[in-house]
Parts: sequence; C-alpha cells; structure tokens
Amino acid sequence: MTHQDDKPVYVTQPFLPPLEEFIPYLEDIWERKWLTNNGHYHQELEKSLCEYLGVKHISLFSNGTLALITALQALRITGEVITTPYSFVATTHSLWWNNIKPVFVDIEPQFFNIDPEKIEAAITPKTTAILPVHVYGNPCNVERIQEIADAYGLHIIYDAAHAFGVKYNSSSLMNWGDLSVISFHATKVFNTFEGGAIICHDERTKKRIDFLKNFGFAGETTVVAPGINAKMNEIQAAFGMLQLKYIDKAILRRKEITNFYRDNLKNIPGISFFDECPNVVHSYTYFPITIDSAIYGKTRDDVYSELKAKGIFTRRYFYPLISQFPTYKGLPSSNRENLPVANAVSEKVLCLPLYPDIEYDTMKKICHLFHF
Ligand code: T4K
Repeated sequence: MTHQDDKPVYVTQPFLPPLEEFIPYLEDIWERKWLTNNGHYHQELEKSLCEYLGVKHISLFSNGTLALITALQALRITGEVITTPYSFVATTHSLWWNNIKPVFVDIEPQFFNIDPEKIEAAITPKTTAILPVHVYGNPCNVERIQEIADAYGLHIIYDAAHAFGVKYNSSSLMNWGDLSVISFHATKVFNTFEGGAIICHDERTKKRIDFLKNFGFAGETTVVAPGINAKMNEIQAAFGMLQLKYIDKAILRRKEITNFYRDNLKNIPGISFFDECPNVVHSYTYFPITIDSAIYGKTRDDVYSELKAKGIFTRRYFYPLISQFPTYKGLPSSNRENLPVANAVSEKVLCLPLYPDIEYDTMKKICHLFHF
C-alpha cells in the first residue's frame, strides 16, 4: 500500500491557487489598511464577477446563507414561500430566520428540481414567493416557474448556490427570477473560503441589498432597515480575484472528471447519472449517481459504507430531506405522501468525489469499486 492509498478522499476539496500568488494581494491589503466595508478588492470582485458571469449587478456577502436571508428581506417576502425539500438545509433555514412558513413541493424525477406542475396546487392567499434551487447546478424549469409567478403575482428567488457559471440558452442562469443567490463556500466551484452573493437586475435593488448587508445604513447617519452584518471582507474578495484567474481551468478539469465517471460507470445495471442538459453550459459542481438496489444488488447505504471503509468519503446530498429534520417535520407539506419523488431520490442518491486536484488513480479506484 502506498502513502497515496492512506489519504482519505473526500467528496470535495477546495481549489487553492499557488500560495505565493496570494502574498502580493495580502501585502496590498496591509498597505491600504482597508479591511472590509466595500473596499478595493470588494469593488474589483463585484465588477469582475458581473463580467465573468454575464449579469448586471452583484452584491457580495460573507456567505450564501446570509445572502439568502437578506434576499428575502430585500423583497420584503412574508407569509408562505413555496420551496423544495431536496436541498441543503440553508435554503429553508433562510425562510425560518425571516419568520416565513416554508411550503414544500415535490421534485421532478429528471433533474431533481422543484416540479413546476405541482406549484400551483400549493399556492394560498399567504403565498408571496417561490424559492427554487438549481440542484447540482442543473437549471430548474425557469420558463414555467416564471409563468406561474407572473400569473399569481409571486416573486422568485433562486437558490443558485450550486450554479456558479452555469449558462442557459447562452446567458447566465442567474438572469432568471427576481434574485439569485450563489455560494462561494470552500466546497463550491468558485470559493472565497466562505462567501456568497446576490445577483439582481437593477441598480435600485442592488442599493437596497447593499444597505441591508451593512446594518441598514444608507449613509453615515441614516438607517433604513434592521439590516444585518453580512459583508464580505477584503481577504475573501482578494482571494476571489485570484481564484477568477483559475476558474476556467478548474471548470474544465471538473468536466474531464465528470466525463471519466460517465465513461467508467455507464452500463452498470442499477447505476444512473445525469447527462448534459440541453442548451446548458455546466460548471460540474457535483457528480451525483442514483443506485437502484433492486437492480444493482446493494443499497446506496451499503455502497456509502463500503467506500467509507476504504477511506472514500462520499456524501448523500440530499439525505435526509429538509422536510425530515425536526424543525420542519411537523409542517403539513412535509408529509411523505406530498413528496414521493423527493423521498425516493433521497434514499438512493450518492455524490462521488469531484474536485480539480483529484488523482487519476483515485477516480479509477472509485469506479473499479462499483464493478463488484
Ligand atoms: N443553498 C444550497 C443549495 C447549498 O448547497 C448551500 C451550501 C447553501 C445554500 C448555503 O451556502 P453557504 O452559507 O454554505 O455559503 C457543505 C457546505 O458547508 C455547504 O456550503 C454546502 N451548501 C453543502 C451542500 O455542503 P457539509 O456539512 O456537507 O460540508 P463539510 O464541511 O462536511 O464539507 C464536505 C467535505 O468537503 C468534507 O468532508 C471535506 C471537504 N472539505 C470541506 C471544507 C469545508 C475540505 O476538504 N476543505 C474544507 O475547507 O456542507
């Protein structure tokens, strides 16, 4: 056994540019003595990300969760919000922190995103918005969701935490909806250690979001809302600027890894995975597979445990469903009968290790373990 074999393999590993390339940024920050509150690198990163992503306005945040909470505040969302149980808990927590009742709608079986055909039945007089998630970066049915929102006068805030750089019909996926929220957490395609952002389409909304993330200050002595402190600091922003230099290479590498998995796991009865979506430029955030135990002969949890015993730490994103956590379990919409597809998918999904620095031998070993 080589030393390499002993190293644990995690579902992801943050991409880090060479350390020496970050030193000049730190020296510059030391020189400027401006550490947070819309500093030089904060401004640079907002500008550069607008260009890179092809969006009009972006407001940087200290993390994606605070960005979600603030997005709901920015549009004054209240009452009930329709969302998906098939996501990371932060999606629904952002509603809870705003005293909004989540109403779960089931997912569709093709890409595991909220099923638009089930949204209308969940609308009540208290519904004010829809909070869908582009799960694994696969776009929701944005046209149909927009149609419903327009017909019922609802806002749409997309949780686009997984969708950095994703394009749909040659334009940023984040140009859909009223607002989109991304995460720059260490485990994401583009990371600033922790971080996040809200994308909006007009100057006035950006201004309000920027007030809200800075305690509600609109100038030195005016406070327009009970805002929060959710500002991205200069070290995070500078790191983002450096990351941007490598992002295309990192996404390309993710694509190669995804294709390796696809080539080496195809034709295994009981193992399925997503193909490329039509009209989409992907950024390859995760590589989820589903395991049909009746055909494959082992359950998802058997596979998860066997890989773990060999030092390969896959993750069951998203199991349990948000609707199964104690905070949300009592909601009427958390009922299993209301969410049959989400419940079934969450029992059979497994995300395999995917990150730019993964070694060829590691991928080969992982794929080999599926051919038992
Ligand atoms: N909406 C959606 C749909 C989301 O998926 C998320 C976050 C959010 C909103 C909220 O955005 P943020 O507030 O986080 O910006 C992870 C992440 O913490 C979380 O950001 C992410 N989604 C979620 C899907 O996954 P955990 O608890 O699974 O992460 P953790 O810390 O166990 O990391 C996974 C593996 O990655 C570790 O086993 C090892 C590796 N790792 C992790 C970190 C943090 C490293 O190698 N280095 C690292 O620095 O939630």
